[in-house]
Amino acid sequence: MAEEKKGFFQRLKEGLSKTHQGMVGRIDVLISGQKKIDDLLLEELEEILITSDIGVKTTRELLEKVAEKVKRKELEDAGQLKKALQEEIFLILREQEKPLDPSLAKPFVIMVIGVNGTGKTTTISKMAQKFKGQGKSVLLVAGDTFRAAAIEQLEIWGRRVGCEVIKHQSGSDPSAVVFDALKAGKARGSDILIMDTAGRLHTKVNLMEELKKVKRVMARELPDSPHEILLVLDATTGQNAISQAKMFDKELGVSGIALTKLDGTAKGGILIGISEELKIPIRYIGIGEKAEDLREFSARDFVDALF
Ligand SMILES: Nc1nc2c(ncn2[C@@H]2O[C@H](COP(=O)(O)OP(=O)(O)OP(=O)(O)O)[C@@H](O)[C@H]2O)c(=O)[nH]1
Ligand SMILES: [Mg+2]
Repeated sequence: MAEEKKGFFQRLKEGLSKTHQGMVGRIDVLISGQKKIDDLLLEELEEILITSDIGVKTTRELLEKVAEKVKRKELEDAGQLKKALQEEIFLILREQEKPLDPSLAKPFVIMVIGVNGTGKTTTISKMAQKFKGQGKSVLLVAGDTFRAAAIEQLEIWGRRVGCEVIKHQSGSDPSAVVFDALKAGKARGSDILIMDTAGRLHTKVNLMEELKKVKRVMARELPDSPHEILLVLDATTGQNAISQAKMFDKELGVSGIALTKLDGTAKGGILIGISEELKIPIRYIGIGEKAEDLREFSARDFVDALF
């Protein structure tokens, strides 16, 4: 068990290694050999944090807290600075550590949204695999009716994971698919229903209208659903991810975030920016292509692996 735990953490570390090098590595260079914390050091630290995609606002807030500690003489030297920063980042992230609890409803309905290619479909299949592993029954809903290949992709995952997929033909109305899926979910007594959706650009009004209609149909057919509107964001898109989130939240209301592809970027600081600026629970982070690379978000694990 200890071995397994170590392997699990090690893989998280590897997944975050680019950001470790790009952010923490540069902080290490900055403070090495430097004893005093002065304005120049703080300025350079600011530059590192901003270029790690933590965002200007969140970086300022972090630095203010650190500077206060320096003023109160709680931080004596540059070495302690890193530790203090790590703790402040942990405090920001901890606020958004709120795992999904699908036992709150039955079926627990999750609507997964996000722009093209952020990782919606693969995240859904990884989630399905997790839930199945916990002994829950999962129904997948092929709500991305925009492309035939999208329906096929979900079906392949469904077969692999062992979940039934509710689908219509491509080009059909996703709210009709969800209507059928809810009926099926109720009839079969499914524990969890996860719906894939199309990711055509969020600036396209008709996609938003389509998704709103899906949401309305859900609420009508199963009061209180969807229980989760999970927005999938791609960490490699940087600050764009934040504007996408604001847009989707304004239009549909987002109750949770999955941030994928943290393994593919040196700017994983975006997770900190997202947590502080959006104040939306982070449900999952993605650190690779394998099923176990979708992690339930833990602020402690993330910060420890990063630093
Ligand atoms: N490296 C890495 N790749 C990921 C991660 N999550 C998803 N991907 C990859 O990202 C690509 C796009 O994933 P999809 O799940 O098809 O994305 P989507 O949002 O459904 O895309 P559309 O259906 O086109 O809107 C795939 O090649 C995935 O394997 C991750 O955490 N790390
Ligand atoms: Mg997809």
